[in-house]
Amino acid sequence: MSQDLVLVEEREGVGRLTLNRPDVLNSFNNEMFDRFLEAVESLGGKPSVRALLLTGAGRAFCAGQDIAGGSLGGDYGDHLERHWNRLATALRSLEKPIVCAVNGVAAGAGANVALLADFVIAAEEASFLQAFINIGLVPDTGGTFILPRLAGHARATALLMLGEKLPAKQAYEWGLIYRVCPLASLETEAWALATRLASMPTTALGLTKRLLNGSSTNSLAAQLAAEAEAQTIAGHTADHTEGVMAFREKRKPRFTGR
Ligand code: T3D
Repeated sequence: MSQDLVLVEEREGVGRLTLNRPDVLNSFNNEMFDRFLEAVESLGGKPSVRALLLTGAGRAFCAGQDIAGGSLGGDYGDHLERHWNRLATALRSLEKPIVCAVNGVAAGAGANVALLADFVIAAEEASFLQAFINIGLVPDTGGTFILPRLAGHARATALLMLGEKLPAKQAYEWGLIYRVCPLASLETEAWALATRLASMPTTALGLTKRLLNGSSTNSLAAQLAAEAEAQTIAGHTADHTEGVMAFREKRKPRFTGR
């Protein structure tokens, strides 16, 4: 029987996905793509799941594409469209918050999958490596989109062209990630954040993510219009009513995600 390549768990409103090929640093083969995308689609579609938590088994988060087996120099563009691009789009377009707990090295497409999450918490021992250039490839899985936006052009260029490991602490100092903490407390910190997000107004969080995604390319006028449209939707949610009632009654709100 084949190994469970992606461990899936649902608890306290959080859908947890653990990449599980630790012997090859959780690099992706085709079967793992299928399992991962199925899990994101399934958890993403469940109203009971209000946040996702993504992490890796063993000492690494993810080393990107499995480059140990398979043939060299095929139609990588086609492979990207069918796998990494789908994965990046699925994570970025999911209108639920995603926390990524980076437990060790995140390399190649694995680094960019982590950086596409809404909140990245990394262990101090972790690192981010744009490994593509080290094997004569260009960055993919959104690296040339997300890195200049997070790190600025000069630092993005250095990361993408030099192919050197960026330690988690420096990634935090450069504004690439939300937090850094000792490996021993990563699980607790990431879980606390994911469950906190899962108890918040889910629709408003999802719409906030939609607006942030759009802000990278929209004009101010388009962004103002998108905010107005999203606010109309948020204004019709039960969580909005609950938030205002709780404020008026001077109590803590109980958001249900509706
Ligand atoms: O196909 C397409 O469409 C193109 C798309 C490409 C997307 C990409 O992601 S390209 C980039 C692919 N990833 C890499 O190039 C990273 C390769 N790995 C590394 O550079 C290093 O392993 C790390 C810096 C990540 C970690 O180094 P270290 O010293 O901590 O570990 P290690 O000894 O190199 O690796 C441990 C094992 O994992 C080792 O196997 P072994 O010797 O114990 O049997 C190693 O071969 C294996 N491993 C690591 N990365 C990969 C891998 N096996 C397959 N694919 C990997 N990407």
